[in-house]
Formats: sequence, C-alpha cells, structure tokens
Amino acid sequence: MKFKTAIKPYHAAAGGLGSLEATTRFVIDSKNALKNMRNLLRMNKARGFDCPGCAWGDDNKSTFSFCENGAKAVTWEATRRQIDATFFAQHSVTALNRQSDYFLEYQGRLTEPLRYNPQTDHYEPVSWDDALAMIGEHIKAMDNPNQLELYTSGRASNESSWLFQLFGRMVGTNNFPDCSNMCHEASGAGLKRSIGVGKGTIHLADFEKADAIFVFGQNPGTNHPRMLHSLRHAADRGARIVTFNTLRERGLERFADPQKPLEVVTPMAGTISSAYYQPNLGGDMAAVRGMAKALLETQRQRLANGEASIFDDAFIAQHTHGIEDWFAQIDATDWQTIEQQSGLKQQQLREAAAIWQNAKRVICTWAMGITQHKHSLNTVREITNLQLLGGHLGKPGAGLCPVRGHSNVQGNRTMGIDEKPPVALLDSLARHFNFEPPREHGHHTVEAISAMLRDEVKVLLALGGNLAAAAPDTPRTCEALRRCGLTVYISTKLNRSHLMPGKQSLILPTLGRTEEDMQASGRQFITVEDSFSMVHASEGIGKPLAATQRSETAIVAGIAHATLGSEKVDWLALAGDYNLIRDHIAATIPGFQNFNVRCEEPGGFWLGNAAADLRFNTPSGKAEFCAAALPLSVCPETQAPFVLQTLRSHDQYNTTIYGLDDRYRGVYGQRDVLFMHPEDIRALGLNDGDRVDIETQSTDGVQRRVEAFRLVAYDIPRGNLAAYYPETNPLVPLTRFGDGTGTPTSKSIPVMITAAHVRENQRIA
Ligand SMILES: Nc1nc2c(c(=O)[nH]1)N[C@H]1C(S)=C(S)[C@@H](COP(=O)(O)OP(=O)(O)OC[C@H]3O[C@@H](n4cnc5c(=O)[nH]c(N)nc54)[C@H](O)[C@@H]3O)O[C@H]1N2
Ligand SMILES: Nc1nc2c(c(=O)[nH]1)N[C@H]1C(S)=C(S)[C@@H](COP(=O)(O)OP(=O)(O)OC[C@H]3O[C@@H](n4cnc5c(=O)[nH]c(N)nc54)[C@H](O)[C@@H]3O)O[C@H]1N2
Ligand SMILES: [Mo]
Repeated sequence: MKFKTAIKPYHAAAGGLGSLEATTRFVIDSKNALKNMRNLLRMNKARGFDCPGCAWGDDNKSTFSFCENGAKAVTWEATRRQIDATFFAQHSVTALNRQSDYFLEYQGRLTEPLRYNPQTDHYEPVSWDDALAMIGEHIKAMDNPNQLELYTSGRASNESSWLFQLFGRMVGTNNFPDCSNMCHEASGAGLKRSIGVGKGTIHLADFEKADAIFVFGQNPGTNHPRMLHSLRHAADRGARIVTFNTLRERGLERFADPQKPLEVVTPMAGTISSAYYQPNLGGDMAAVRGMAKALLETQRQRLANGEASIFDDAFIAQHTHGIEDWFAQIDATDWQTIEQQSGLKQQQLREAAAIWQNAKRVICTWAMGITQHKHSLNTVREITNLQLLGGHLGKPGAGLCPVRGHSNVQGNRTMGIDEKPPVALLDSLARHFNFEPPREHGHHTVEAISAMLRDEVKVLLALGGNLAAAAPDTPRTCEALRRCGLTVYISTKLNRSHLMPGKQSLILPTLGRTEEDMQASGRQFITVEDSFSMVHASEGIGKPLAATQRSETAIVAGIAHATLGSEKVDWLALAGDYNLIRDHIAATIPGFQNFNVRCEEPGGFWLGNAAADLRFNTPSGKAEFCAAALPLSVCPETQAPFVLQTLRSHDQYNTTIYGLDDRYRGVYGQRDVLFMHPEDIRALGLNDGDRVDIETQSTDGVQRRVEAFRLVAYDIPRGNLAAYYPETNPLVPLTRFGDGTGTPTSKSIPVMITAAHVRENQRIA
C-alpha cells in the first residue's frame, strides 16, 4: 500500500467540512456503504447499538448523533472484507509479522475459529467444539488457578464481562488484567481515596449549567468528538473553557458542528477555549497546586480586609476532612518549583485561578494527559482538592469528570473485571452461587506480563484487545506472550497479538456490537455504561458475515462450560438468553435491581453515585483532601534532555489504525513522526523534516530504541516531545509505572534524540 505523505498545517476549525468528507470516504471504503449509512442512523438511538467508539454520553435529543470517528469505528467493524482459512494458508505468521498494524486489520473480519500450527507456522481452521475442549483441557491441567490470566479490553459488554469474571473466579483466580490498567486506573484509584467512588460525579446535562469547564490533558477533537458539542454549547452561552494541554490541539481551539449545514459551508465555527495553557508533560499537579496557592493567597488577603470568603466554607466544614494539612502543603510548595515543574508562569496560573474563582459552577474533565504519569494518582487528587475547595460537587453544573476511553471500560469494572475486587463483590458472588471465590488480589496488566516472562502463565484468555501492541516495551511484551502455554484471542479482526502465539494459540472470531445476535431464545441485546454512569441497551442490526462467528457472551459461556461443566452454573443456558445473565447481575452487583425492566427506559438508567449525593465511603466518612507533596521532578529518576508523550492520531482507535492521516495536526500519509519545538530542532543542529532515532534513558540496563522518525516542528513547550502510539511502545519501559496505579508512564518517557543515518529514499512507506 502506497500513501502520499505531507505535512500541511490545518487552519480550518475542527469538525466542519473536513469531518464530513472523511466520514463519507470511510463509509464508501468499507465496501458496505448502504448498510453502513443505515448503521450510522441507528447508532446511539433508543433502538440501535451503542457507538463502539468512545465512552462519551448521549443526550438522546439529536436525531443524528454520530461523529466522524464514531463513523470510522462502525464502518471499520461492519466491512464486507473477510479473512478465512484460505488467507491463513497463503500467509505464514512470520510473513504476516512483517506487515503493518494497518495492513493486518484492513484485511477484514475474522470468520472462523483458527488454531496455530507451530510445525507449519500457519493458522489452520479448527471446529468450535475442538477449540473449546482444548481450552478446557489446558485450564484443567494447570497446577494452580493463578496460572490463568483473563484480559479484558473495554469494548466487551456488561453481560460478557460479568460472565468472564464469574468464570475466572470459579476457576479460582483474580488475575483480571485489563485495558483500564493502562488507561484511567489513576482516576478510579485517586477518586476512590478522595471521594469514595472511582467514577465521575456529573451528568451530561451538567455541561449546560457550568460557568467554567477545565479540560486537562485530553484531545476531544479526536478521541471524544461528541464532547466538542457540549463544550461548544457551553462556550456559546458564555461559559469559560480553560484548557491545559501540552500541545496546541485544533479541536480545543475552534469547532464547526458537522451536523449543522450552515456551519459547514460558512465560517461560523465557534471558539472553544477562552484560555489555553501548555504545561510541561506531567506538570499539571504543579499547575493546579499553583492555582490553589494563588487562591489561598487571595483568600487570606480578603479575610484580613474583612471581605467575604472565596471558598465554600460550609461545604468544607460539613463534607470534607484534612484541609489544614493540604493548606500546609501548599504553603510548603514554592512558586519557583511550581513554575519549573508546570512550565507555566505564576501570572498564568493566577489568571486561571481567577476564572475558577469567578465561576459559581465548575467542571473539571481529564483523560490520558493526566493518568499516564508516575504521579498521576496524586494529580487526580489535586484536581479533586480544587473542586472540594469550591464545593463543586453534588450540585448541578459542577463536578469531576474523568472522560473514559473504551465505550464500556467503566461498565467492565462495575461488572467485577478488577484484579483487586471489593470484598462486597466477592461476598455477594459467594452467597449467590454458593462457592468460595479467591480473596487474594490478582495481576494487573504489567504484573500479568511479568508473570508471563517468568513462565508462570499457562493460559491467557483475551476478551478483545491487542496486548502485543497496546502494552509497553513491545519486544518484551511479545516475548511474554510467546512464553504462555496457550493464548486464546476472542477478536473481530486480525492483530499483532495473534502473531505472537503462545506454545499453542487459538483465534476465536466474534460478532461485533453492530451485528445481530441470535441465540436460543431469539434476538439478544447487550448493555453498556458510559462515562456518566448511564447504563443502556445496545442491539446490533447488521447480519453477521458468517454463521461460524459467535457472540462474545456465547464464547465465554462455551469456554466456561468446557472447563467447569454445568454443575454450579448452566453456562449454555445463560448464553441462550441474556435476560438470565442480567437477573444474576441484578442479584450480585449493586445498583442493578430490576435490571431487565430498567433496560426498557429510553436512554437508559443512571447507576447513581454516592459522592454526587454527598455520601462519602471513605475512612472519615467525608471527602478527603490530599496533602501530597509535588513529585521531586515531573519525569523522575533521570536527567534526560527530552520527555516524550505517546498519543493517538486522528485516524486510529488505539492499536487499530484506520488510516495514516492526523488531519488536525497537519500530518498526512505517515505515522513515524516526532513533534518537537522549532528551537529544540535548531539546538540539535537539525532541520524540520530530518530523520532522528529516539532512545529511552535507561534505568534498568535495557536498550529501548526506535529509528528514523521524521521531525515535525510543532507548537509544544521546549524539552517536550510527542509521537504516536503504538509505534513508540518499544520505548515505554515495563518497569516504570504510576505510583499506586501500575499504569505504564506512556506520557512521560525520558528520551535522547540523535540524527538518523537513513536517507529518505531508503525508507519503505
Ligand atoms: N477516535 C478515537 N477515539 C478514542 C480512542 C482512539 O484511539 N481513537 N481511544 C479511546 C481511549 S481507550 C482513550 S483512553 C481515550 C484517550 O483520549 P485522550 O486522553 O484524549 O488520548 P491521547 O491521544 O492519549 O491524548 C492525550 C492528550 O493529552 C495531552 N497531554 C499529554 N500529556 C499531557 C500532560 O502531561 N499534561 C497535559 N495537560 N496534557 C497532556 C496530549 O497533548 C493530548 O492532547 O480516547 C478514547 N477514544
Ligand atoms: N504507548 C501507549 N500505550 C498505550 C496507550 C497510550 O496512550 N500510549 N493507551 C493505553 C490505553 S488508554 C488503552 S485503553 C489500551 C488499549 O488496549 P486494548 O484495549 O488491548 O487495545 P485495542 O487497540 O483497543 O484493541 C483492538 C482489538 O480489539 C479487537 N476488537 C475490536 N472490537 C471488538 C469487539 O467488539 N469484541 C472483541 N472481542 N474484540 C474486538 C480487535 O481484534 C482489535 O484488533 O492501550 C494502552 N496503551
Ligand atoms: Mo483507554
């Protein structure tokens, strides 16, 4: 495949005509244009399927609620291209491994179960019965239940993930590594400690009432495009949008609604951010501390002058604990450290603090720019501190909003995909099913990979996802996967992980969310939970490509039946009627009483959030201020000249690469680029467009290096760099992860840059 490469700064607003053009191009390329147009019209509607893109909520008001990247997700899944045994007979695993991630998924949908043959190095067809029996035998042959790892990627439904955790626990393990371990773990863990629930506290409608919205470390123009509608409406009615982002991101500057014809054809785009700050990578905790310091200074002056308080003193007194310790910590933090770590001037932080102070209702949102650092947990807690100070919790138009990634990643955790399960969950499973679930904590993703490297993993079951490309330290992760006894991938499309087979390996082809799911009792729907704790039904409409594809729920039930039989649970009956699974969920998971009945509610039902009701499940029974000191440095342990973040382009969904453009950043036809400040390029004696090698500054003796990336001069603070994930995952050490989270530090990698000795024409596109 040949692509035309170019670097051309994008001057239009995000959304608009560019977005419509791209949507049309993807729908047509899917080879299924008519069906996909119909799909898009049914998406996120009362009787349709939930968008398999991001976890943003639906307002259920607009009749035409999809975005460009949701359209890509749907058309990518609902393609007519397919691969079967003939394809795998033609291509060995070694040969496929030379292809790009884009090539692998572009080949189309997996349609039949496949088994790896190590003698021939090819995947070969296997019957469902043989595949499931083989998994059951491998699991039964383990000498310890913790030799099993059950990985979940956040697209899996509530029904399939609930069944998956029950199965794992009945085998006897809590080894549930999941994509969330690499994603929003710091949000869950930080919020849990501060306010007693690890979820956001707001409703989608709160965006209509906020006076100020602070957006930390996220790029909604690409990753949550429907969020731009909420931000745009808020900005239009005069709310202040304050952005903290290391990069200048187009979507956070200007946005034209692609669903409003006038905005598409005229320059009617709206400004999003009224203030835009570009902190150093990892500098947000210092930035928020600086805002708090400015506010505390103002407060003291006002009180000395006999003026009114700028804090919500009644809220603080009634609902919080520990503010004095935090104030002492603020006093102990000097402006010099704040400026040095955040990379922002005292004046800028005072300005941001003034916006906060003048707003009656404040929302803070954040994503990976906050959660993928060493000190992420404390950064989430510092943002929470700020919100508590103003009583911005439990009232309309205010609150905390970690913007989740995968469309059901929050639901997976609610269903018990958790390597550190709450005792109450285990107790209720024990009661309801009359068995003794394991009590010791299991492995998170990095621990699971380490266990594989120690040859401790006999069976890896992967409910979706692509560990080989998504996890850090690519060569070591790939080696880890190859060391497993049996790897089992429940997948829609071919990906890198399948090409890193364990000693034995199976690929099980699954239906996607857009497709009709027929079981013994008839047509089924599944449920998902969005970032706002709204649970709703999703029903696929497309005809499956092949009768040999099975639903995720049916596959999990089949594995469980082959391993455990039907003595304690009639797994196959559950797969025959998902209402039965939902009855068990209602009986074992809090908030799901009457689940089946409530699935009928248009737009779904709200799970509730104790903290939003000002009930705090913390040791003090109140919201806890966190008095943590700033980290010693934003990228600890090393003195590297540069800090690199790994992020998403506009044409990708995590490890799924839809295309090679990153329109809003002006990159076309290529992904091996490195964004750098023009002065830094000059200081290295290089030019925009030169090729460089990137090497991680090592603290463990392992060399981590990628080669021949093209320099792109960009609006980014000096000393900070950005490049795309997953191409740069070989640079992310497995051994460096967030304190208290285990999340790889994908947004703060200490690196060195050297000129590459490769000429442009020697490179393969
Ligand atoms: N189309 C599409 N949608 C997606 C995804 C996708 O790949 N494609 N992925 C889904 C998933 S799983 C997730 S988790 C989300 C991810 O959503 P995002 O978090 O928006 O994803 P990233 O591309 O990692 O972007 C990180 C953003 O934070 C900024 N940033 C990085 N480090 C820092 C920092 O230290 N401080 C500050 N202030 N800013 C920083 C970057 O410049 C960038 O704008 O999106 C979900 N939605
Ligand atoms: N360097 C770096 N690494 C990162 C990140 C980063 O920002 N930088 N981000 C991290 C984050 S936030 C996340 S969430 C993880 C993502 O990690 P994963 O969730 O493991 O990866 P995905 O790329 O989302 O998984 C894509 C695969 O899922 C399968 N799939 C797609 N749809 C379905 C479905 O409906 N059912 C099933 N069973 N399978 C399906 C397809 O086969 C596809 O190839 O990556 C993390 N890794
Ligand atoms: Mo994520």
